[in-house]
Amino acid sequence: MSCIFCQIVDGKAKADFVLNDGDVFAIRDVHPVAPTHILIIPKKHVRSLLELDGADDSQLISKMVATAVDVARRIDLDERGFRLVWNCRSDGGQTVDHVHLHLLGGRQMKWPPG
Ligand code: DGP
Repeated sequence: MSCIFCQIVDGKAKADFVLNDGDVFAIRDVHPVAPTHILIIPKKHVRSLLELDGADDSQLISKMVATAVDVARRIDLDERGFRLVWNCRSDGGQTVDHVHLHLLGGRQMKWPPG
């Protein structure tokens, strides 16, 4: 069976979509850790940041970041700010093996992260 994010983009699993735009989509995280917690995900299945090709996938990586910032603006996180997080493999806390960018907002973030 394909990964959960591939199932979502194929319409085989449900999600609360924020955006579905070309090669990238954004959904609300099912286990939010902040008042706003949105995942920006490429439609192409890539396991983690380490499997992205810096040259071939540079436009996709830029698109993910630009999409996150665009969504943040649209939902009024631009005045107070927000945090973008990429978890990579086990030490990075990655639990879904399909690369994604977390957009977190709506509360004061802590540093250092846990
Ligand atoms: P990470 O731990 O960085 O791999 O983040 C994976 C996130 O994906 C985690 O915050 C929970 C979220 N997630 C897992 N399964 C689902 C799902 O079926 N639907 C949605 N919307 N989010 C999911």
